[in-house]
Amino acid sequence: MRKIELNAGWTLNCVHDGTKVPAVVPGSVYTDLLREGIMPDPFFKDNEDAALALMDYDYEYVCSFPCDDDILSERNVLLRFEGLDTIADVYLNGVRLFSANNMHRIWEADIKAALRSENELRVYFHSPVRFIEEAYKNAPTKGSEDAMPGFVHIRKAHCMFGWDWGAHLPDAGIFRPVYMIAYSKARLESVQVLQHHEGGKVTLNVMPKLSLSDDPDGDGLTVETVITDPEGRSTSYNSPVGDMPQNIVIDDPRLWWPNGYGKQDLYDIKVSVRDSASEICDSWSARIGLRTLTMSTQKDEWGSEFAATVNGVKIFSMGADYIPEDHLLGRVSRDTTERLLKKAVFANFNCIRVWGGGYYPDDRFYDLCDELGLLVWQDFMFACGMYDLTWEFEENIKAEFIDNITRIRHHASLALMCGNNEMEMFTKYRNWVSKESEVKDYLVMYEYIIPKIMKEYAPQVFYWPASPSSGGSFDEPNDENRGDVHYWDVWHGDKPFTEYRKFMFRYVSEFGFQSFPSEKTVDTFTDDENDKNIFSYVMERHQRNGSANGKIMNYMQQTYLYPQGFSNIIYASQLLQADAIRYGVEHFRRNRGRCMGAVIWQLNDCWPVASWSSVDYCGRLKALHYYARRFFAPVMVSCEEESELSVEVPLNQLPRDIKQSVKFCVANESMENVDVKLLWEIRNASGDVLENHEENVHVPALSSVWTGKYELSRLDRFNEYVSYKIERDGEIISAGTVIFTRPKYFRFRDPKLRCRICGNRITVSANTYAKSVEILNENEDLVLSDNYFDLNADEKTVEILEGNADCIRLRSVYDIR
Ligand code: BMA
Repeated sequence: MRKIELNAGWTLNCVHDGTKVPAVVPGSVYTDLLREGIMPDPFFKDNEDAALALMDYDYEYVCSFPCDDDILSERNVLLRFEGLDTIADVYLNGVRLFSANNMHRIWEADIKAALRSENELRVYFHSPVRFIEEAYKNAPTKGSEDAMPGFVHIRKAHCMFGWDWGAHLPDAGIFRPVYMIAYSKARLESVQVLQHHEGGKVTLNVMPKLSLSDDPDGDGLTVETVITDPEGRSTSYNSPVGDMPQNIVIDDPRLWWPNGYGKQDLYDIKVSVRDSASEICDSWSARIGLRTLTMSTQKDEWGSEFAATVNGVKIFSMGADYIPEDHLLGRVSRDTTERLLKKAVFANFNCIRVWGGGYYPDDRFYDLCDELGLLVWQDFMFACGMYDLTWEFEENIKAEFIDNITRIRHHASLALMCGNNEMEMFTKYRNWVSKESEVKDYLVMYEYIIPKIMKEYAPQVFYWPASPSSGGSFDEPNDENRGDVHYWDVWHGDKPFTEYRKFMFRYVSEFGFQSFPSEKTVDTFTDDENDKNIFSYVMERHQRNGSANGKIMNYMQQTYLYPQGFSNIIYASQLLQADAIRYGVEHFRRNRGRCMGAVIWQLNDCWPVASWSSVDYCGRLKALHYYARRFFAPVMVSCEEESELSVEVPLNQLPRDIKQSVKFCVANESMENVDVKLLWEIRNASGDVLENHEENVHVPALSSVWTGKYELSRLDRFNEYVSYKIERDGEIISAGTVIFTRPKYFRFRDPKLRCRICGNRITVSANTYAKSVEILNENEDLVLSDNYFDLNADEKTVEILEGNADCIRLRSVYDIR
């Protein structure tokens, strides 16, 4: 088999005005138009509108390529597009090969008859905007109001039509590679590898799927599988094609573990088909990890759990939801994905959920997750919309499922595949349901068609019908006691952060809180000082969740003094977000066992916008990302305090004797028992120690251990606070502080923050208690070993991991005024 890339020499033709520009394939229309200066930066100010208008038009990609006699003489020649976005007609030498209507599919066509020695390939993309408008007129099927009406009618990333963090920028184009595939004997279409772990050995069942042309029985063909272990030692196994599956026993397997539980050992597997002369006809290569992996839904005293179980060990999933990385598809590369996923590991993630309103990521995404130990929760691409299950739609999505399941099923990191985002819940409550048949279609799609295909194509991958779900059949999808939940009362429901503590969820797959991106990121889409006001037209265009800049200010007034200046508002908004999520995660981890997952909405952004992300579009880390690094640390101490905030009444109704107490908890998400020393102090606002306590805590592996509760009724909540830390072998491994009133009422003193820079280290000192100390450089792009930490009139040294320490600026909660 020969595979020839057809990614060079493409031209993009703007059909409406005849403009022709060089096109990059794989890439996208927007990316080409931007590079060639035809479209201004669509993220700047409100340029989005003009960019959207460009998608009222059709675009055509054209390329010419020669074909030598060797290829022309092969019995089979195919054209393979790994990604066409979306409504496209494909022509070779004027002959229409096929029409595509699903960006999530791989498209192949037999070109044997149409192929010449000189060829012209044309891919004609129809306007996605006009397509959905037309479709919506014919069938007004509903979905999220944040997206353009009709978005459910096209198998294209939903969020390209707008979301509550996304712009209306439905890019288009050939976004994945194009190949010509030629063979005469056999083609290896796919390989399924199943694993059986027993008695300290792993048996692999290797099942190749072949297309044969010479001899339909495959007589004389053999399958050779070469397994290379993590040390680089290869072993090869040969069997006749008729004798499949190939069963390969691996003694002393090196198991694959998620980040934080062990190594990410991977084995290379190369499966080749050889003909009778021992020539290789075709081969398939992958990397696999030896592990068992499922989600446990075992019933228990509270309901039923939802826990990722790797090699028999139930782990607490810690991570965030991933959305497409860029509105401009052509800008996503191995590099951008690698940088982002390494940031996830920086924040101690062990998992990531690929949310269902985008598209199935490229192979490199899963390769990186395998290498980095990030368990992947993979949604099928359905989110917040109803779908009309016509015959045509059913055939289309079935092909999509098979393509994607086959493409990703062998990845070590693939923990589960999930039917859709939020549709079990919305269908049950008849949100967006316009006819009852949509309810039946829901069940057919997610509880019949997909599980049936999963059973055939990936029987070892766990399937979950929806997120959130309690297992399906509209049985209380968002039940606190079963399965996963999306919890949005904090933020969408305007509840205070303390609300998280009222629930004992089993696995929270979405909960979040918005903040503004860093000021340097705001600078990329604004150009005059009037824009830099959170209620300005431009800032509100870059806020897609209704009028949520006001919502941020509502939480702000509950928490901080009125922040003067744009920069302080950004800082305060990021602290609000970080603290909100910290409240949740610390509580969830304290209840390890009952709760087994905290997946934050959301990791990243696809353009510069106010959103729930912890890493902004430009890759700058928000305060939440550093908080996550601390609250997702394998061994983490947290404090459950009782304070004025626990009473939940307005200030003037507070009882005279407000209960004040602390109770500490050490969560150990590592595979070993740990012994730590807990040290905690009562201090005044100057940082002076008024009282100190010490306690040894033994924390068994994979558990959380509470200390006793200490009453602090005499603590002066406006002038005193509690600092705490745990030490292991004399080294501080986790620390924090807690105050007993709202930060706006606490009488912070000026900490007179200052720093020294020595090589790649920055030492920050404070004269008094300083909360959430921020270290920024000129370009606001530093990555430090820690940031937004508390100081107790002492100093802390952090390491510079990325960026230059020029023009360092420091501030703390004291400066929010
Ligand atoms: C969840 C997600 C997204 C949305 C987010 C924030 O429900 O599934 O649809 O962007 O909330 O509102």
